[in-house]
Amino acid sequence: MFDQTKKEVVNTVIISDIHLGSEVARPKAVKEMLQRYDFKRLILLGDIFDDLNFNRLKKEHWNLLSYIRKLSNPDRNIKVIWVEGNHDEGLSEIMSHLIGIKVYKEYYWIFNGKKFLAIHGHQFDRFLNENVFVSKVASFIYSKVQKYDRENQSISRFIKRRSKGWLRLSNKVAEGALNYAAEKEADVIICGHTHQILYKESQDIEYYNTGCWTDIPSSYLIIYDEGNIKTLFSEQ
Ligand SMILES: [Mn+2]
Repeated sequence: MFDQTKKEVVNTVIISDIHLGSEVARPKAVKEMLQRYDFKRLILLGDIFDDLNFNRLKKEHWNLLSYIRKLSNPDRNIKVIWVEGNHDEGLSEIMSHLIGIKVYKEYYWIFNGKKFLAIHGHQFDRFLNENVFVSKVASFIYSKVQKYDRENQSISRFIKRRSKGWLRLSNKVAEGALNYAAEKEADVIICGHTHQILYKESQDIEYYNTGCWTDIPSSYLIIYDEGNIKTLFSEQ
């Protein structure tokens, strides 16, 4: 049995881009990570689902959803926040009824004297917003390559590392997010969407990208009680 006392006590866990229902989703790994921590806030930062087709959800996928539902039980004193992504737009509302978790377009909170903003990040992806079809085809091809390349993901990692488009997207989203944070007077802005971890700082505003849970290792963000923020990786 899992020893409760061994859990690391932290303030907040933030994860994005799980893409439940897709072939590259890793619900078991997500659950394993969540079980390692004792947290007061969990932010699901968008693209938790891959699309509207519930038939694609396997047993393990439902298992993670039911675990998240249990975490959100008021008795547990954990605030579970769902922020909508572009893949789960519209779907989140249905799920909020089913799982009982409130869904936000963007979520603000104050912690340790700082104003935090969590938003998925597709709002700052101009290419996606202007070329919805091309983006869908590209992400379909990428997920196929990822599936084919399941073992060591050398091809998909190579694409990600070498693709100028990916780097540009990563930076564009960061830039847009930092401007948006300045407008909203936030000190820290956290996004997902690009599937690439990134940290940037501009005019005293910090930007973090959480990465994703379709790559191995997967990445997530932890905010400690002392206020420090760290990007961490799954064990596998
Ligand atoms: Mn996204």
